[in-house]
Parts: sequence; C-alpha cells; structure tokens
Amino acid sequence: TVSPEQLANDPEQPTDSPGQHHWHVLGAGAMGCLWAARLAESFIQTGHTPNVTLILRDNDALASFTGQVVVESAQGEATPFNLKATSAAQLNYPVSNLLVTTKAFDTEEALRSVLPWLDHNSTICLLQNGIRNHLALQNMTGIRVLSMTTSHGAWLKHRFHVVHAGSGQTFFGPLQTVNPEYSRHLSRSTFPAALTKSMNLKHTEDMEKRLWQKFAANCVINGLTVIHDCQNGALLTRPSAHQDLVSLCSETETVLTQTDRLNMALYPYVRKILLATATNWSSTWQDVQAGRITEIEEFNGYLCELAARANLPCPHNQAVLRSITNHHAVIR
Ligand code: KPL
Repeated sequence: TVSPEQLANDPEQPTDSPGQHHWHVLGAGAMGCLWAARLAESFIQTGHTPNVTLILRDNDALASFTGQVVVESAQGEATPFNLKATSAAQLNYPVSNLLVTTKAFDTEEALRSVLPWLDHNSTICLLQNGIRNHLALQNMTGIRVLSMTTSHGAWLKHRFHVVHAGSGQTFFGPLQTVNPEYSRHLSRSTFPAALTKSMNLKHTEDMEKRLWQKFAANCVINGLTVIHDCQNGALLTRPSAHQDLVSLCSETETVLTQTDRLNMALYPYVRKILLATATNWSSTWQDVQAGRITEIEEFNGYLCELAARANLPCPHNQAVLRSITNHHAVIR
C-alpha cells in the first residue's frame, strides 16, 4: 500500500502542470458528461489539446457516441466539446487520472473492468452519491482514492447532452485524515487550475463528515420528492410533505447520532439545501420519471442497514425505501 505520506514525498507525483495530464471519465450520465466537458474546457483554456477520454459501458454505447459532448447552460446556450471515447474492454494502457461518475450501484462492476489499467501512479476520484462506496474503496491497495461531493445540478437532455442547471460547489479530499503537507500537495496537484475555478472545486480535510451530511440530506429529501411528486422546495411549503420531512429528519438524525456517524441538527441543514435547490427535481425523482433504477438503496437502504445493526427502529426510512423500491419492481 502507498501511504499518503509516501505519496506526498514522492518526486514522481505531479506538482507542476496538472493541465497536461490525461483524464478518463468512467460513466457518461449527467455528471460524467458535465465533468468531462469541463475538464476538456480547462485543457483548452490553458492552450492544450483536450486530453479527456470517456470510458463507455460497451461497444453499443461507443457506437452511439458522435465524438461530442454538449453542455447546455441554464439559459439554454449549448456548447459542444470534442472528446475521445473508449470502452473498458478496449483499454490497453495505464489510466493515471480516473474520475468515477457512475451511479453508486454500478460502481463496483465498472471499476472492476478498469482495474487492470490502474496502478500506484493512478488517482481515482470518486464522485458518487451515498457513502458506502467511498468507505469501501478508501483502502484500495496501492491506488490513491479521493472522494468528491458536489452540489452542482445537472440533467441529461439526450445522450451526451447535459444541462448544467445549477451552479454549486464541489469538495474533494481523502477520507482519512492526512498530514498538512500532503493536503497542500493534493490541493495543488490533483485537478487542472481552470477546472478548480469553473467547477468551484475546493479541497477539504473533512471529507467523511461532508459525505455523511450529504448522505443524510439525500435520505431525507430524495425519496420524499417522489412520494409527494414535487420539486425540492415543496417539501418545505406543502404541509403534508413537510410533516413527513420533519419525521424523517428526526429519525435519520437519531440513527446517525446513535451510531456515531454524524452529530448535528439535521433539520436546519436540510432546510438550507431545500431553499438553495427549491426548483430542482431531485436525482431520485428524475430517475423514477425516466424509468431508471434509483439510488435509494444507497440512501435510505443503507440508513436502515445501520439502524438494524444497532437495533434502532427506523419506520419512516423503511417506508420511503419500500415506496421507492416499488417503482423498481415496475421497471424490472
Ligand atoms: O443531491 C441531491 C439530489 O437530488 O440527489 C439534492 C441535494 C437533493 C439536490 O437535488
């Protein structure tokens, strides 16, 4: 295993011009397309040829790729970006920077397909909802794994055409606490500077806490927007939805506090997110609308698992889980 300290002192590690690295993006959903395009943009801005490759699921996906990802702004202005694409089966060279944007339930299989091309010089940046994958992958032997969490809003209008609906912030960092020198090294060397600006990227030493907070918010918000068929903001303004929100918030806070995962007042935090994303349709609502499997197992499913292990009741989370899982049954 390469320790953070070793990496920090490793002269082989890039500290000079991150703009020149080759990035691979695994997963071409809304986030994958958005980040791949913004990465390409950051190369262009510094006078480099975009060195970004999408890793698509299979040859069918590859055949449907025209060589462009389109990013549409909230105001409807569409910009195309020329990108390369490959499939995991066609990879035949080491991957140095891998941004993983797959849905949480697809990650294990997708990563396994790329694993032969990762080594101790590779960095995996895990941009994922939920926290289970982040916890499971943090100790991957010999590969540097960084977690990311974002509040940018994006949705896919068509395949490889993403709408960047709401600008937000993105935090990244390792889950483990690391020394300040390594921390500075990560801030400097991980992402191209232009991307840091365009995606409002910030390094944090508090990554695990941020992931638990986002996880808690997703447990409370996402399922309820499906149950009440509403945008995020309506969970505050619609009395029946708000009542559910308060109960779910209180139960989720109890489970996370009692299991030593997170100790904070959840309602004010969730309220702030709901106000900031009032007109958003949650990712789970979007998944259900599009007939896709949702990430509810990673949200309320995992919360129920934590509660069960600690013998804590969680009827509200169970009800949300059941209700959304019923949609999956229809899809399957
Ligand atoms: O992360 C989100 C999601 O929709 O998955 C929230 C925070 C609820 C914003 O929509």
